[in-house]
Amino acid sequence: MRGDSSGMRVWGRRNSSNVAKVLWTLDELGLAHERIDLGGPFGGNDDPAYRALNPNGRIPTLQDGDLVLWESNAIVRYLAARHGAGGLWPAEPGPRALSDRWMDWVSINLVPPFLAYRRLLDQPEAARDAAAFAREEATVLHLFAIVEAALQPGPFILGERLTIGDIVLGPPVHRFLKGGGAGRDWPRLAACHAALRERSAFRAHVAAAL
Ligand SMILES: N[C@@H](CCC(=O)N[C@@H](CS)C(=O)NCC(=O)O)C(=O)O
Repeated sequence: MRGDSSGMRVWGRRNSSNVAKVLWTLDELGLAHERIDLGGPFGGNDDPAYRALNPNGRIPTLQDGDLVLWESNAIVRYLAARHGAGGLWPAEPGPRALSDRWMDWVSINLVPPFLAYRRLLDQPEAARDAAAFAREEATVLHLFAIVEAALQPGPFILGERLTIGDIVLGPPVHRFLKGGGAGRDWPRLAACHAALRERSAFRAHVAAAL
């Protein structure tokens, strides 16, 4: 399970947004790695050898030599700090914090209501709890409006350069627009999405997987 110390390993199925963030980051940084399918239909979450690496039994997990790391945002920060200084990882603390804050915001503020909204959206309209759907949709509209306003001047969250904040915003922006953007126009989200889709690493690990 631990492998050798020469290359990086990632455990996790490709169609998990938390795994996608890590694979996208590795690819943006040009870092070779081996990926092992785990989780969802592949199972393995409760294997003792995997639990020894990640006691949560969740994905992703990264191994880089002797370092074993779980929590996707911590993995993205680690890779960016180590290999993307001045690029994905802004050198100055101020700009870095302005990008980094979206990592917390996405996990805490956006993901829980967005998951609830998508679950309801996937249900046939006749079977759906209309009041719950209206409530979740209003929350999600409010949250994406915050992102829309922040993408100024764009196309990325700090402007011209892709940084860590975009890595966490990319998957939900992609899923939201792919799902129709709740029938509204989102010019800055759309411009951001177009700029992301110009990147082969985003196309391979987010657009093709989620
Ligand atoms: N906060 C954790 C969440 C990890 C998590 O819940 N991952 C999900 C996939 S997105 C998972 O492991 N689900 C069980 C599975 O896929 O088998 C992280 O960001 O790494």
